Amino acid sequence: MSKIEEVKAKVEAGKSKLVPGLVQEALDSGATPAEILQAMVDSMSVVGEKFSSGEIFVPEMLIAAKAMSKGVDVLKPLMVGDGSTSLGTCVIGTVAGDLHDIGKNLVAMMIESAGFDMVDLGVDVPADGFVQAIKNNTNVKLVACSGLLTTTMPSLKEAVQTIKAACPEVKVIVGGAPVTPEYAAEIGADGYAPDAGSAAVKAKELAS
Ligand code: B1M
Repeated sequence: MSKIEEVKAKVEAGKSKLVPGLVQEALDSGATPAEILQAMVDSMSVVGEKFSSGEIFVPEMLIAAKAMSKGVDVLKPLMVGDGSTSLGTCVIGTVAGDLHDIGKNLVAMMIESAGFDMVDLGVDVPADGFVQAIKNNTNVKLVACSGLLTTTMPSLKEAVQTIKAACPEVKVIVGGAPVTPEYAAEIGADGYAPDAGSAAVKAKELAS
């Protein structure tokens, strides 16, 4: 089994203590951070499928998520830029009612590495929490809202519409597995991205 396959297997199994060391071994064996990250994202898809089929339950999903986060911690310094230039501040959060943060954290990492200062509000962020953060920070150019549940899509809509009503000059980008470009346009978002890499590209485009 290659080191990347080992990382994938241990994330799926939720082995938080083993994953950081294996990620480092994968890097040492020549794998790129992007390849290792993709393997861990693939693991989470497998975990999701096992949850859907009733093979595993919420606690197993949670420990797999923790294992992935530990692996991402090892990769983060290799993927984030030096912060020497700033395109402005980006406020990011997962919308109200939604506790999923791995995708949001990856999007934050990539937007930060594209040259933004990052204010991360975490998960379960109410619509007016985004507005407060815009007001409490300087030079906010962009708000990034993540939503992973079909049941929290209304929260995404409320967040976008509350932000645009209070701060029309600030651009809003949305994403997350159930979000489509059509839905993003329908709720008035300025941008949509399907993954963390394209979120960074879209963020630069919107802020320029
Ligand atoms: Co939950 N969960 N979960 N979960 N979970 C999903 C999302 C689910 C698809 C699993 C399934 O049924 N197959 C399903 C949602 C179904 C639906 O809504 N249609 C689900 C469910 C049902 C639930 C609960 C309701 C389960 C329950 O309690 N019965 C519950 C809800 C809790 C809540 O939020 N209120 C729940 C809880 C949890 C845990 C807490 C246990 C845990 C999250 C822990 C954490 O995040 N710290 C968890 C996990 C781990 C998952 C899965 C397995 C993995 C999610 C993940 O991290 N993926 C997930 C199944 C799956 O995704 N296949 C599932 C990896 C991550 C890198 O991908 O987050 O999609 P993702 O992010 C991508 C893109 O979406 C995009 O870029 C990212 C990377 O490139 N993206 C953006 C994300 N945000 C973006 C923002 C952007 C742009 C792009 O611009 C701003």
